Amino acid sequence: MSTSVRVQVYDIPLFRLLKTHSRIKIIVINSRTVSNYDLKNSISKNRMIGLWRMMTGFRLIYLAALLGLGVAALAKTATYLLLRRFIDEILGQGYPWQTLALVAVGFLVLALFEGGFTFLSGRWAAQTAEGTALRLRNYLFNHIQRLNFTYHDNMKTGELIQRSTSDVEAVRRFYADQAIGLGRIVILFTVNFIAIWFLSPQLALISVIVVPFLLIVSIFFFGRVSKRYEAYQEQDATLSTTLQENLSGVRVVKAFGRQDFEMEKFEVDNLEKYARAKRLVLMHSLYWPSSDILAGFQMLLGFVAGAIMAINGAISVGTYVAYAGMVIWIIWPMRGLGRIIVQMSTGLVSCDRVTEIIKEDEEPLNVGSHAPEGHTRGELIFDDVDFAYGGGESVLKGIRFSCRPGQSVALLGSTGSGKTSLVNLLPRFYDYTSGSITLDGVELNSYTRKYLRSQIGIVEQEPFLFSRSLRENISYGVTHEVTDEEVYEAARAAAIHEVILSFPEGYDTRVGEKGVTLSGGQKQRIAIARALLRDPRILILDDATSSVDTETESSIRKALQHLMEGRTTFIIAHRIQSVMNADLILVLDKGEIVQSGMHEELVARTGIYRDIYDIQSQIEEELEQDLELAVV
Ligand code: DCP
Ligand code: MG
Repeated sequence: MSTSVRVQVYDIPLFRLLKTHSRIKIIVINSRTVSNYDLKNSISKNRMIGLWRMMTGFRLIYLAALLGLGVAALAKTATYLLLRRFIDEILGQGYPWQTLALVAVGFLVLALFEGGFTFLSGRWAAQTAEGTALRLRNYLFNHIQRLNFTYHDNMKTGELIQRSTSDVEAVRRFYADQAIGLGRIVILFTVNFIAIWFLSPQLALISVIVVPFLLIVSIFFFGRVSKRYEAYQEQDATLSTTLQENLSGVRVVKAFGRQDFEMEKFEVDNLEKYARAKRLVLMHSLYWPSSDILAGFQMLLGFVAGAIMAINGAISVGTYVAYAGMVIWIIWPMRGLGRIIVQMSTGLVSCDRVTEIIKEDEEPLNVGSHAPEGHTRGELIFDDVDFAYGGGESVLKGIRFSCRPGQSVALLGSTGSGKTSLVNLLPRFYDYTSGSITLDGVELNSYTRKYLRSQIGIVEQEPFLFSRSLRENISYGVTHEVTDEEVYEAARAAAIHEVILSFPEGYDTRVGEKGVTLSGGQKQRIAIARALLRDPRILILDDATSSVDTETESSIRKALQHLMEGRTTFIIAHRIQSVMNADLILVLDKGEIVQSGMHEELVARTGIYRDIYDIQSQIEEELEQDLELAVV
């Protein structure tokens, strides 16, 4: 790794509390740059170490923040010591104005020191916290989109959102408030304890009698709050998931009139969150009075003991006043210690939740010995291929077929028969469990995923459009600059060009969330245009025309006929008309190929294909008759 000094320009909002709008600027970091640091390196069994590593690049600044706190604490304590001298030695000596002026300047300088360093330390801590959170959010976003399909199959979106937002926020608070708060407490305690010790060791000891009890109480609550917070965050994630699913699926909910059912379900989840929050708050609210009583008792003890010593002449009045000031800075931080320890537990739990995602291995895009320079020819041979999702039952069994470059393969079969699963093996979204698939004579598993995906264009069964312009959606994933004409050509081939032009804003029309402003068929056609624009050698159309009327389908089919030339194409469809021209038709049933061949061969034999053909022809005939009748 280079050891040169890197300068990163960041845009981190600081001083949120002060509500200034100053935005930052430049952070100079040594060889380990902020943005390039792989957070995987920060994983540790010990969460504290993990959090410390996560701060890489900011650790110096953070230590400076702690140092600033130290200076501020020293200044505060020095103020009390100055006060003591003032009372004991200067007061009652006839107010020599020079001395008075000196003392006044002394107080002023100390106050400036204290205020200045408190400010600086807050600023540095915020820089660390915001910077680390910024990096963490970026990392998670990037990391999550690189995790494999199986991970996403099993992980709920709401949970991922929760972890990348609320949990990151808890980690941010850990750095900004809790860790620095702990540092502040330790420093205040130490500095003031030592100062009091020099005034009177006896007093020093009296003023910390209760501390062990405070610690015990804090630790007792720490464990409990930790558990309850974890339970609370989990429920919060469940609620996010419910909310997210219901918002995505709001049309289904309405269509099936399930609002009441969903509301009830939400209410149950929400009530559970409420209950868990109550349990969490209960712990907090039990902790506060107990620690307050202890702290108050300690304070009383200190004041009384000090007063008795002052009356007896064991200490001077000045010493007593200074002591009374300083002892507060021992006891209140101690009381705060418990709160911080308890709150820290939330930061640690969130750190765990975030680390769980970081731990997951990314799908290796570039791993593989084979990544040819040029395009693939698209010759595929499947030999006895088995596939199962995540160690479950096989959903593809003994798949065996081959196709030459440029041929079209059609897949037909009932739902759940494994059609999508089969084509998903080609871009290595999932890896087959056994058997062999070769592309141009090379085992598919030895190609890099990146190469395969650059060669394959997919129209997904349920295409997803981003809430961006149609132009952006169509040219999505094309690496080179595309001209408008290229975009139009792809759209024409997908029979969507005219439709787009009919929108007031044409290609600049923005797609609503999830493309709801478009019809299902329009969405599918945009997805077809998107796949075509990439000019892939292998084209996969997974039920790409299922939401399109027969007429549009046939016009797409005609256009595609021309575009499919020279590309190996996989067509999954339910209409015989869409598959009958394919060079090879595979009929799948429960993960097995039960029939294969060309249309003419298959209709000539009895079997599923003929059955489907007969049914569909019959329906069409009836339709035609109905139409004729209607015309007559
Ligand atoms: N399956 C699974 N995990 C997934 C996707 C599917 O366990 N992430 C299962 C569900 C089915 C089987 O695999 O039992 C085959 O699913 P396919 O999606 O491959 O089925 P089809 O594409 O043939 O069905 P459809 O026509 O409904 O799209
Ligand atoms: Mg499917």
